[in-house]
Amino acid sequence: MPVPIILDTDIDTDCDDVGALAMLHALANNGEAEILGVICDAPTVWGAPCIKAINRYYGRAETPVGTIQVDDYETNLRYELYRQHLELMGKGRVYEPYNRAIAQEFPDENKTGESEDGVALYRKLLAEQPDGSVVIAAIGFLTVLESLLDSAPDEHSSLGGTELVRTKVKLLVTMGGGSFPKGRDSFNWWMDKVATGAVLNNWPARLAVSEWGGTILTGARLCTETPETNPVRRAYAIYLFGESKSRCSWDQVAVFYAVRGARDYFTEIQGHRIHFSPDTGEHEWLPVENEDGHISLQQAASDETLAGVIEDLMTQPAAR
Ligand SMILES: [Ca+2]
Repeated sequence: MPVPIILDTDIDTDCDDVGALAMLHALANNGEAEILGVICDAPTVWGAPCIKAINRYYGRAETPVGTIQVDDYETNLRYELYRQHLELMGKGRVYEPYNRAIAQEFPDENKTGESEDGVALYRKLLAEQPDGSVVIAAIGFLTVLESLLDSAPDEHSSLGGTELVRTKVKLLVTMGGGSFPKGRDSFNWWMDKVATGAVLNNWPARLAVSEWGGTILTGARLCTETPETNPVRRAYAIYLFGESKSRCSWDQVAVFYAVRGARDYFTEIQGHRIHFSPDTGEHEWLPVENEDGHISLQQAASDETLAGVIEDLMTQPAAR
């Protein structure tokens, strides 16, 4: 049975999100995954159109796409670190956001409409699925998931957000620097520590943390094995300032595990729960005696093995 999955991505400041979305489409083409929807969790107007361009390339224009709604992003102190990060990216080099370029170079000729509110889409997608079935791969910030937990009953479900997640979600895989037995992330969890604390400390279902991918390099084969019409190839070329270059695969690893599970690629440390401090951004894995634990993922296969299987999927032909 294909794994019913929702991808929650920042698809903004690094191209591994694009690689992960490409890989997920290939897994869907192989019958291993069913893409229920994609959520953009970074406050950029170009995230959703970029996602849609890639979905169209893979023949899935109908896949629902939702996006974060934060009205006070420009002024809210909570997002100060992310604003600073974007500012730094713009210094010292001519930074062109790949998501904007993909949206503009691969326009939606059929004008399939605005993307939906991310929380509303989460609620709709979860309500439609069987209990205990949905896997969420969160490869960006946890901001939308925090809002989902806080969400009120609506026309899709009479359950509040936490109960809806408890009922419908099988597993959340979050990509973050969640080193075992303790440590501190530097990006995904760090950029919105309030949301990270709310989600990691209160998630009412199974949860796994993946921090691997920094030494697993993929992407160079996109330019030799896929056509110029591939927006994924184009995004890598823009981000890496040229073709035939590779990039770390943090997000692909999280999605790969979310769909395929551990197999021989990973081992899972169980019997602990992660506790995250929104004040310091530091986390610690503490032992628990019941089954209510979180999974700390450990890489078991070599970098080369994982890069090979991931890049095979990233470069798999788009046609079904
Ligand atoms: Ca990401």
